[in-house]
Amino acid sequence: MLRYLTAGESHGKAIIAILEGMPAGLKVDAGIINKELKRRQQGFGRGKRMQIENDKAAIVSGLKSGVTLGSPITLCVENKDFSIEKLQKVVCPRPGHADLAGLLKYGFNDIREVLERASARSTVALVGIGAVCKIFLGNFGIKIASSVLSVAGLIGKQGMINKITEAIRKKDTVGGIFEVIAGNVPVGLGSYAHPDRRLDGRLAQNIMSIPGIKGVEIGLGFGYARSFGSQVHDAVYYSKEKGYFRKTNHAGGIEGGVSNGEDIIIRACMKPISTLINPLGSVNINTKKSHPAAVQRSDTCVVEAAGVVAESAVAFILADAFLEKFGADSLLDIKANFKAYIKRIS
Ligand code: EPS
Repeated sequence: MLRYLTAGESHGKAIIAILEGMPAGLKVDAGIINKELKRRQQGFGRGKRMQIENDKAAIVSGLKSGVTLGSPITLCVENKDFSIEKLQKVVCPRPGHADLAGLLKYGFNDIREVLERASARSTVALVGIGAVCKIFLGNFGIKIASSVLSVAGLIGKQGMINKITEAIRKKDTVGGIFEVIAGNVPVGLGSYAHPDRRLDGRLAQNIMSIPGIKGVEIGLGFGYARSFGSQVHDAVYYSKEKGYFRKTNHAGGIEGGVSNGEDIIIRACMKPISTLINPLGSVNINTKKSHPAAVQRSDTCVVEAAGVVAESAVAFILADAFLEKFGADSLLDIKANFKAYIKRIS
């Protein structure tokens, strides 16, 4: 079993990730982790914080001479903006954020105690973990990529840029839809045997847990609901060269909770960032009087970055499912298990 824990506040000392269950013998290039962290910081519409931070991971445990030991891998990304003790109180909850629910849940009297951990800055940790998982999956030819499909309902690069520019001008925010594709995934990851082992459920859960994500669909997704079965199920073919194959991939690479060997295709929708420079109405938690919501430095659009984070969410789940199927303590043994399986099914 592969598992991870993350820790850290947005303006605390650092963001930390611990990944447990990676086999021994995997070469991990810190440069690749840092490249992924950089990708998370980019995209048109990011705010001022991204000009302050230059996220770089220190590998604190789990590696010797750049190779995994099979022990927990700890990544630590220091926050340049380490100002948590100096920041002022926040007393007007932002609609759409965890502010009010978190305040009531924990019994705080300062919303900052909530937003420091609820901040999407925590996604630094998942991207670090995802980078290690991608390196692992890369040993088996599995590749994961993402792209932005639309912003505020507009498609095409220029349309999306225009919408973000309009949002910047209006001091507003915009969300959108992104797609993650995992290629070269072998047939047989996940299981139909029990709900919590289904690959689709696990992927959706991990993507939905990214801040701001409001919907996830796999393959044709909600499109299935508009069609006849004969139009949307992917007919099966066989040839000596290819083995079993499909000419369509409406299932998005998963049938019955199990990967079917086609590309895994996932789309997710992200809501507009809830911190608005022109804030919506709210209530002062001390006076209980109407007052505009708190204004924090924020981003205008983070759909591209959310795609990068979702790649990591997918990488983690695929690595977990891969280890479940072929797992062993060392990469060498996993490669042997994988080879034997591919031989059996081909
Ligand atoms: C983020 C860091 C945050 C925000 C953003 C994501 O930095 P700060 O709050 O200091 O400006 O830019 O977080 C949110 C939009 C949010 O709602 O939590 C990051 O590193 O991605």
